[in-house]
Amino acid sequence: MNKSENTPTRAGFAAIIGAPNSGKSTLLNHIIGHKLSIVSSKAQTTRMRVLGLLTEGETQIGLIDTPGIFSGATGSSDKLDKAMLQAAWQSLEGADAIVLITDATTSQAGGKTDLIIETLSKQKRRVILAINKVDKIKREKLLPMAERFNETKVFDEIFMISALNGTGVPELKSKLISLMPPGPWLFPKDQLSDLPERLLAAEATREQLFCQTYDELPYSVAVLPESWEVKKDKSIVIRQTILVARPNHRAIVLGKNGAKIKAIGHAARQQMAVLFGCTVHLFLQVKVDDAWQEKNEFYRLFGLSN
Ligand SMILES: Nc1nc2c(ncn2[C@@H]2O[C@H](COP(=O)(O)OP(=O)(O)OP(=O)(O)O)[C@@H](O)[C@H]2O)c(=O)[nH]1
Ligand SMILES: [Mg+2]
Repeated sequence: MNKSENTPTRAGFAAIIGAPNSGKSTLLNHIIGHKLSIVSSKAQTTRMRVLGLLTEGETQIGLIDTPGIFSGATGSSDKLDKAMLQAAWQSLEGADAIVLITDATTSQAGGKTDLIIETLSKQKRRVILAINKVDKIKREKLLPMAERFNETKVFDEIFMISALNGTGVPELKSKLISLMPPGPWLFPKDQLSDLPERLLAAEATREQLFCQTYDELPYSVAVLPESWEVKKDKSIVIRQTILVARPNHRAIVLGKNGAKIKAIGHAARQQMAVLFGCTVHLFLQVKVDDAWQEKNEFYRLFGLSN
């Protein structure tokens, strides 16, 4: 382990990259111990860079969750795809550690992870590999897989983890802590993220939209924060707009007699209450807007360049 000679504290950034659905957001949430970044079984759930903060002992890590790195062929527009890809690769700039996460159940040769490794190799980046979802795969398959990745010579170390149940995560976390350089902390000790709370709240609703409509609702849905008001009793009134591309998508979100949106709002509100530590009153409206993926306002709001 590095010893910090002059400064007692250490601080730095670690970026988590990987193919869509490999478990990046699940890993971030597990390491920081809070449900910060949204998770779903849909590919390309994460749309923006999410910074989760972990302060442990003398070390502070800014853990960066990124959109999945992919090559086209999804339901999102070209403009959104490009902005997401750019956000993912940009997160490596200035990172003190890079974790490439790969889904063990889909890590075949020539797959999406191999394409990312090729780029990392060209960039001469040193990387830690986390082979994820080991809870879903037979142990005898893991060793040859690790050996194949090791031969690429891109990785300093390889960890076998389950971001879902935590296997191997403490070891990976210790490794990341050891890689942080000496320096002053960049955020207050108890801060969880650098994202504004209103965006975290919008993300909580988007997660419920994904989780509760399964494959019925296309990827093209967005949640915009409209207003945020703190009441005298410290409860928060949050208003958000759900943007969908077509009238029939609106019907899916509303559900029969409004049952679906009620369930979505209920679950999202509970998640926000845990995240913000207070009572939340959530008001959702659904609007049809087939052009939101082309609007610059959306990209600015979520910190995606365009
Ligand atoms: N069995 C198992 N499932 C996992 C594990 N890690 C993540 N998952 C599941 O894999 C799916 C995708 O997880 P996410 O954390 O959203 O993946 P991601 O890489 O952030 O995905 P994008 O943001 O879409 O690129 C979810 O259904 C998770 O519950 C794991 O270790 N084991
Ligand atoms: Mg994600």
